[in-house]
Amino acid sequence: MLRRFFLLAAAAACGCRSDSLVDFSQILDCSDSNTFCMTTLSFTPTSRVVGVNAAAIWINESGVTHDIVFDTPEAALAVGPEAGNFQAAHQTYHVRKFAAAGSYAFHCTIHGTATSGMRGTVVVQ
Ligand SMILES: [Cu+2]
Repeated sequence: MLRRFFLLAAAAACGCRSDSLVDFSQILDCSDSNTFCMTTLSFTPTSRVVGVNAAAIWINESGVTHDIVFDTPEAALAVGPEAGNFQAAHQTYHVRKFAAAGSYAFHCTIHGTATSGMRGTVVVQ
């Protein structure tokens, strides 16, 4: 799942300075079935299915900072060195694992609420 991803082609296409991308050269693929990417105003896709104790991953390449706040305290069932809510600065990725099956809705408090705007769901089964 973790892939080394070289951004030379992207750097050439956008005219970005390649050295600004080096720090983020090790990222994950948004097409992976367990991965949410963030646009400026949304999670893409809005729902992913992962196994119990398997990684769900959020990648922010949007150019803006988001935060991920779970709608219910049950998301505290996330396990491992990281758990719970998190800030997602530009060019970062975050991993959460859930110890119990369930549907864990989350949203970005900057660009949405629990019922509108930037939100998504991790379905753990
Ligand atoms: Cu946001």
